[in-house]
Amino acid sequence: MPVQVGINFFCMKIGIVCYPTYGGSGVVATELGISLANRGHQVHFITYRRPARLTGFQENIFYHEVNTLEYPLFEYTPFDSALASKLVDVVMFEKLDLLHVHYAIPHATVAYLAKMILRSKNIHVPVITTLHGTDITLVGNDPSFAPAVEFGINESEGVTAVSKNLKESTLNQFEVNREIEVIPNFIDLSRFNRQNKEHFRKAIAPNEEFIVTHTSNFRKVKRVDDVIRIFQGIVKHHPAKLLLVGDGPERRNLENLCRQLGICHQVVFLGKQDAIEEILAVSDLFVIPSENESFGLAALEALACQVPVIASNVGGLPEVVLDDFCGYLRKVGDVESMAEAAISLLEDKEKHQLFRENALKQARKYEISRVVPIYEAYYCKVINDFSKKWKTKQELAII
Ligand code: GMT
Repeated sequence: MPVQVGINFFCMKIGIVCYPTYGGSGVVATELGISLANRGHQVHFITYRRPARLTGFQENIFYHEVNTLEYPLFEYTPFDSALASKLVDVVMFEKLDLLHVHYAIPHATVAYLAKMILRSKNIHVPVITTLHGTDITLVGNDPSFAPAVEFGINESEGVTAVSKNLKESTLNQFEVNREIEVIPNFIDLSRFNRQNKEHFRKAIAPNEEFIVTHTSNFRKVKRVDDVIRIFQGIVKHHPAKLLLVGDGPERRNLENLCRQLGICHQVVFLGKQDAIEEILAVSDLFVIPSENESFGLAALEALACQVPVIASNVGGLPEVVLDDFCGYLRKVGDVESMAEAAISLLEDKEKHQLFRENALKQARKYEISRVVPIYEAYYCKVINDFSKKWKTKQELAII
């Protein structure tokens, strides 16, 4: 059981399951775990690889790697069983109070399996599932996953979504019989802020060109080709450079598009980068024209570094980027209108400066120190409700 340290504060033992890659859900899960550990909780990451942002020794943080067994019979290594077995092991021996799984597929259903195995040993642990976006919208609603996703959500003791829009999409697409709590993604402003990187700016844009930036995993849903076409619209009017950060399946097509449009010398493919804040520090504009985006963590990172954002008016983006305040929202695929909005903002120095200031105001709403206590309070509530439920069940069994 959690140890009570104050009136409302419990020191909890929390298991976090996530994708350890550079994707938004893995970043959010890792930063959440680190912050919880800094607040005195014991955090156990259970993943198939050390999360990208989990480096060096940190007090209160433990890492358990999920290993799978190669066997000639397995065309697909059964990762789900390996993860479930690892969860059982860690919950039992580390005496975890809670499992928090990020991204429903396959984590929510695997957590349920682990919970049932543990129950057979008279060990009870509650599960919280955080929905991040494509686990509901793009992948989760595919018939090959949908029944498992719906089951995993309904069998979790707590469910959170990273935006109001994602909560609505979940309720529209699945038969959900439990309350979904909206807890937005967050940003650490001590890391993401407008630093002075003039030397870097001069190296990229020696002739005072505007710097436009985009970061993503270069999947189709991100519409990075739109980023390039928007940029093409901008360079017709003003000298500019486009920084493309990240990598992914569309990279080759994007390079070809730059060649076709004859703008290769103005576009820099920077690949995957750790210090995104340094790139944002020299950026004048951030572009995120996604087909769908449950939240848009990349947009929040840009706002925190005082970079106005041109975004598509979809999913959770309007919750993060306020239109005509810290950026502009336009219809998905309306490349011309996005380019016009970008040009008008870059040309109007006063407005650009105002949007920079507004961007920081908006980012402050998502400061990590505001959001992590919301998770903490939610954990306490879920653990309390769960232990009450099991206490009642045990008392009834005695009667
Ligand atoms: O965008 C992706 O393809 C990655 C995906 C993930 O699971 O890492 O991102 C989703 O989760 C992020 C963190 O909550 C959100 O900021 C992204 O908006 C969301 N992506 C989509 O909805 C497409």
